[in-house]
This record gives sequence, structure tokens and C-alpha cells, in this order.
Amino acid sequence: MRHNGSSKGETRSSALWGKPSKGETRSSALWGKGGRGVALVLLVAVALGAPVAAGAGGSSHANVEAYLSPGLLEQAKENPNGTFDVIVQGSRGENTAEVATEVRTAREHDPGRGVGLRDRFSSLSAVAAQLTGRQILRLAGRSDIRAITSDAPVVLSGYSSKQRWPYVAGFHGVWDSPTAANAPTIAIVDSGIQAGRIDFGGRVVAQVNMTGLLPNSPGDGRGHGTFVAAVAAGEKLGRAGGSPRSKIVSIDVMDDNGMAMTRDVIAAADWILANKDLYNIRVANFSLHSASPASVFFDPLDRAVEKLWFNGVVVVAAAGNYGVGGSASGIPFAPGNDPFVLTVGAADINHSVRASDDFAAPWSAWGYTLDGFAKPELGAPGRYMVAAVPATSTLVLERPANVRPYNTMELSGTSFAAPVVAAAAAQVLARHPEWTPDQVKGALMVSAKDTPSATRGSLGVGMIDATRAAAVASPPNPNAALNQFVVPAGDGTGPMFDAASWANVAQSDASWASASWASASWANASWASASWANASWASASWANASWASASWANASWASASWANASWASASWADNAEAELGVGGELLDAAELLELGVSG
Ligand SMILES: [Ca+2]
Ligand SMILES: [Ca+2]
Repeated sequence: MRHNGSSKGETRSSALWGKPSKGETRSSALWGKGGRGVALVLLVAVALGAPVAAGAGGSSHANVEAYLSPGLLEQAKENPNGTFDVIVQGSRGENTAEVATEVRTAREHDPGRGVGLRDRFSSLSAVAAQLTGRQILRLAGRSDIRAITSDAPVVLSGYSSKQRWPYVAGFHGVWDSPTAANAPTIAIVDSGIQAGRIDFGGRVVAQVNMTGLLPNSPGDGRGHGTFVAAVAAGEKLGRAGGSPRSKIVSIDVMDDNGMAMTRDVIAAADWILANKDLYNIRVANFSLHSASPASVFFDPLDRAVEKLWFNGVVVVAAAGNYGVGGSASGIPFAPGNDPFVLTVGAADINHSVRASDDFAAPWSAWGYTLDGFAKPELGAPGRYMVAAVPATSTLVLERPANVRPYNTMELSGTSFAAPVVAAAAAQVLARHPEWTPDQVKGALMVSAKDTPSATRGSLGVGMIDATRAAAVASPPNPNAALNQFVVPAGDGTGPMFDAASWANVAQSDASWASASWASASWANASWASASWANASWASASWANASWASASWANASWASASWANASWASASWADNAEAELGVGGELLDAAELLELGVSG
């Protein structure tokens, strides 16, 4: 079920939200436009035991004739000189002009701050006004005034968040679109999901247990996967995720301690491939990574996620939290080291909804893979996020200082940046279901917002923007140079990446890189600029910094240290950064108003 973002009041347009739907005001729906509607509402109100007139707000005030929004009477009494944005409705038989006269009269009797009349409505006898508490109390005593209700900002989409991150990532521009209902299913390969929460509205359509480790509680004993899923697709009022109408498939590969085995994650990818059509899975989120450095030559998990990619599933992977002090760490771990998939770094959004001051969280991994690919491709909010976590999960027990009300926690990590991008991918696919993962990746990258305050490359090409990505009509293909090495596997399993052929070319021909990945450099190009879109990836010189460098030839994937690692025993970190919260990145009062979020 969709939720209306407001519990009261009129619709209100704002610069960002555009105009309210014509005539579709909450108050008219609630109160009706004629006598019958009023009678119905009164019946409901009485049945619920709600105060209607004289008892409004539970007050014993003797001279209250009008209905007031809950709490408004008390607030007006406590703040007689304070100002309130309200909608004033006339009693039956009163027209809008008469209501306006009442408002003007109240202001003349009790002068004070406030702009007075703001708007007059034609479809109902009502005006919008900014009045003092004293003026409201006067009007409340008038028999020709039917109701005074708060002119609260309304989220037209029905989805909202009190956190900054969805607005940084541009979800407020797509939440409301009817097209968003076409968003595909997102597979969450993680610790499981507490599926029954209101955050998910019954949209968790499958839960698969792939965990070979114990203990592994039903649902989500760790808490990590529920949080990730809520960021990707939560719908709870006030804390919506990026694609709140996507269905969700939970594939549990992580035990209650946040550990997973390589084989189980590969099995999860297998399962997604086999069931993607059944559940319309087009996006898979991996907020985990291997503990063993690997080259794409040999890593079986890279093979597995590439298989998904070549079969139409956008794979999103967390970059990892092993960065130190903001310096380049390299990205040596699967699946984030795979050149096809989307790897995501975590941004600190720096107390504002604009991206220009964003920077990479100091622990957010970035740099080159052992094969010379620059990662991550994109940045997304990933610090001080607040989302759902089961009350009995081990994350709650381990980090009580991060627990927040309503069974939520405040957590940081690239784990929580990845599902932001997964949601944006779902929003793009809602509009372009025929697009390949390469096209989705191109749309997300070409539309990213510049992050000039971040170290170049630490957040890839910049901050994800779901609204801008959804508007891209013909995306560039960021994987074009690699696709010439995608060949039939010959074993009936479809296409595969011929890493050996690619490596031969890349090693023997330094110009290959500059000829294909082109002339734009991570370091210098403005990825968000229109010119970049035309120039395409092919103009990046970042290749020169990696492919041709000695570091590639000497890459440590040849070293004994990881060659000796046992794949089967590889453990997996859950990427949940253990730093303390700061109280969340919550919208302040001015931002709430500007963005039209119910306070
Ligand atoms: Ca689990
Ligand atoms: Ca910011």
C-alpha cells in the first residue's frame, strides 16, 4: 500500500516538488466538498472518539467552534504571538470571500506577525493564511469557520525520508512517478531480511537460505541485510528507500556473525541466474567482498557476477571499507574488482543535500584493481545512514550506541552506499526495461553529479543521481572496450569474459587502452558535463595511469600471498563500518520545508 506523506493539511507546492495535483487536496478528500461528505466525516470522527468541535485537541476552551488540527489549539495558546501556516475553511454556506474577510478581521483585531492571506481556493470555501496563535484562537471561536488545519508540507509522492541521503541521490524526483511502479525486483545477497517489517510492505517475494555456516537465524540474525534492503527498497513513511516499489528477493549467505563463504555467494549468483525471469530480477546487490585479493583471471565470484551481467542483471557491489585516511587502497577483492559490474564508494554527504561538498568517507576503498581497472565507478551516500534492523540481531547487540528508535540503527559503510545505486538502477530499468546492464551503467555514470570536494577517483565519476539517470535517453557504454572480449563460453552457459585474450592485448599493446577507454580521464574530465557524454569513455587517460604501468605487470595477483589463499575457506566481511553514529544525516527545518517533507 502506498502511504500519503501527510496526515493533515493542504497540498503545498514547492520549487522542487512542482505543483500539487489539481484539486486533489488532502483536506478536500478528508472533508468532502458537500454536506454529505461532512456528515460522513463527522460519523467517522465520532466513532473514533476524536474531538470534533468544542473538544478539539482535548481542550476545555469554551469558545472553540471550529475543528482544529490535533495540537494546533494547544500550540496557538502557548504561542499567541507565534505564526502558523494554516488552511481556514468556511462553514457550509460561507464562500471563500467571506472566509477571507474573517481572516482579515481577525488580523485587524489582533495585529501581529505573519503575512495573513496567502491563497484563496475556488473549489472549496477556504483560504491559506499565515496567522498568529492569537488570530487562530479568535477564528476558532467563529461559527462561520468550519476548520483550521495545518498547511503542512505534503510529499506528493507518498514517499518521503527525513534523512538527507535520498535527496542527495535524487530519489525525490522519481519516487512519485507512476513509471516507478515498473521498477524490477532487486536481489539482496546478504544476511537475510526481516521480511515482515512495514518497511517492505509485503514485497519480499522470495527468501532463500544459501548459508552453510551456523548460527544462522531465520529472517536476518545479523541485521545487515535488512538494513541494505531498506535502503534499496524500504517504503516506511519518513524513511523510504530508493526504489520503494521494487519487489525484493532475499538470498541469505551470511550467518549471524556476518560471515559468508565464497561457495555460498557463488551459489546465490547461480540461484539468481536460474530464477531471474520468475521474479523479474534485474538488479543484484552484493554488499560484501572476498577476503582474498584476486585477479579477474581466476576469481570464481567474478565469473559468477559477470554471468549475471551478461544475462541482463545489473550487479552492484560495495567497494569495501578498508580504505585508510582517504588514501587510495586499491580494490583487490571480488566482486567489486570486476570491471563489468558497478562498484560503489561511500560518500560523506557533509551535512547538506548538495553534492558539491561531498567527500569519500575515509574508510571507503578506492583505486585500481589488481588488473588495472579504476574503481569505484560511482559514489553514493554511505555514512550515518539510518534504516531498519531487527531488534534481536547481532548488529544491535554489538553496537548499542548506534541503535535508534523504531528498531533502526545508524550505520556507515560502503555496504549501505551500494543499495543506493542498486535502487537507482531499478529506477532506470523502470523506464527502460529493455536496456542492458551496460546501458544502465552508462546512464548512471554519465548523469552522476560532480563531487569537486572529493579526491578525484575516490567516488568514481561522482555522486549518483537517480532523477538525472532516469532522464538519460541514450547512454554511453562504459564497457565497450571490454565487450570485444566477451565470447561464447562454449559450454552452453552463454557469454563469458575472455580475460586471457584481454590481458594479452592489454599487455602487448599499451595503445589499446588509450584507443579504447578513450581520452577522458577520471582525473581531469568533468564526468557530469555534457561534453563528457559526447566524448564518451574513450577519451579517458586513466588507462594510461594503470594499464601501461609497471604496477600492472607486477600486480600482486601473481604473488604467492594470495595464490596460497584457500578459496573455499575465504571469509567475507560484511562491510558495516564500526564507527559511531552522529545522530544521522537528518534534514533540518529549512530543508524539510524546501523539499516538502512532512516534519
Ligand atoms: Ca543469515
Ligand atoms: Ca552534501
